[in-house]
Amino acid sequence: MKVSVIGLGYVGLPLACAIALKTNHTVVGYDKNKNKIELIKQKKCPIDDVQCAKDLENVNFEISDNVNIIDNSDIYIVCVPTPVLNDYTPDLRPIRNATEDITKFIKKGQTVIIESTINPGVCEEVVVPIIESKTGLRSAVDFDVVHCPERINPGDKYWNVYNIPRNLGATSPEATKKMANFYRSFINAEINEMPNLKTAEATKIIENTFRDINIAFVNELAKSFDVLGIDLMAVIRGASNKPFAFMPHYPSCGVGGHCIPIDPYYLIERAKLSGFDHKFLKLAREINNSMPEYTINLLSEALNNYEKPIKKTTIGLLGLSYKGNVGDLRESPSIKLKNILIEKGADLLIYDPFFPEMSNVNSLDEILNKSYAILIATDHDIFKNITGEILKKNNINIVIDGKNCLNKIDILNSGIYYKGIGT
Ligand code: SAJ
Repeated sequence: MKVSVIGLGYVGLPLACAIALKTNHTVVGYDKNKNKIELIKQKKCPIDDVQCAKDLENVNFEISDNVNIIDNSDIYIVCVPTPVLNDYTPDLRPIRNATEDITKFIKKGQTVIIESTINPGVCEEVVVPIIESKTGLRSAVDFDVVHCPERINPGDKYWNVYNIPRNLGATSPEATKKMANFYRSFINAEINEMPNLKTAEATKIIENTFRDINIAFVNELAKSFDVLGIDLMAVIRGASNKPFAFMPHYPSCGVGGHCIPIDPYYLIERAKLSGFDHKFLKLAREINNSMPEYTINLLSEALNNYEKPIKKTTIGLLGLSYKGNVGDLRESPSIKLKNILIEKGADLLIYDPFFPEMSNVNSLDEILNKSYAILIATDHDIFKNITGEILKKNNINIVIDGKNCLNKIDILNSGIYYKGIGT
């Protein structure tokens, strides 16, 4: 078969490589980003994915920024972003655009697979109507739509496109079976055939919403235990040795990334259209969105002990990325922290080794040497080696550890003010 992958990002590129390497199907890749196409043609992997970088060396499939390359495919796989707008409502433009592209080429007997994370209803209420209205073809009769939600974990050294189990739903049982077998031809993990599209769409959404509410749970505990004088990290360590029915999550200066803080809104907004108000999910989002501000308040309280305002004090912001050891700014709490500190008139120094162009110092040593207080906003490994001794040598007075990733006791024993989130 001819398989077209639309969107060659952290989901589409590994997928295209896997199909090209593991099957005899003809694979083509389309992405509207010319630079990305050029990079991939030079075998330079534009994403942080060890397996994909390796695969890229060994594959040869056609890619282009010209959409005509997807013409006459048996299977079209959509791997485009599904962000939210400023008011947190779903931004389905990339999905709509990809579907419009497909309508120019789709013929009877062909299949559209959506891998992007979407809320229950998008396939039947957005994708199918666009194709039917533009082509006159009928879904489940002339063409099928399948949803197989992506599960790539950016930066993960073990889990990759080949070994992560997948769930799949479709417009017809025949398509479910056929496409599940297609995925089984290159994935060495369970491919779970689901009853319909909505169950498949709901599955991915609740996986990430589950994570968001559990992080909100410990973030609220952090605020409560800060006033109760209880070390939440010690409590979580204690609860974690329960051999069953407990799953640790950790408080922090905020929840970033393109999945966890976004996916809940897809469900919240769609349920609202049908008259259900997800109070709990919305509260969890409010709590997680409040953590950057809470973190700055901790810094203000710390500075008060030294009778210093944030204004005109040299504050070192360590980390811009939303997640340790990757370079990704999407929904990053660090950006919110940076904006609040600028608004409050801090003499702000910024360092993230993954974003030299956005840093205003050239090294970790430099930011430590020049700062009065530091705020850890990303748990990059390079920051975890900051000891009390290093801080003392650099005359750092205050450490606010937004990712609870430093050694609290060691820093306190060096006579330096340390405050983490809930610890
Ligand atoms: N975070 C916390 N406390 C936690 C865990 C995370 O504050 O206990 C923060 C992180 O600092 C980050 C954000 O939440 O800012 C998201 O962290 P994440 O570890 O969930 O990282 P993501 O966004 O890369 O999430 C991906 C997701 N994978 C897919 O959607 C396929 C998610 O489902 C995975 O659970 C997650 O990776 C993972 O486990 O690493």
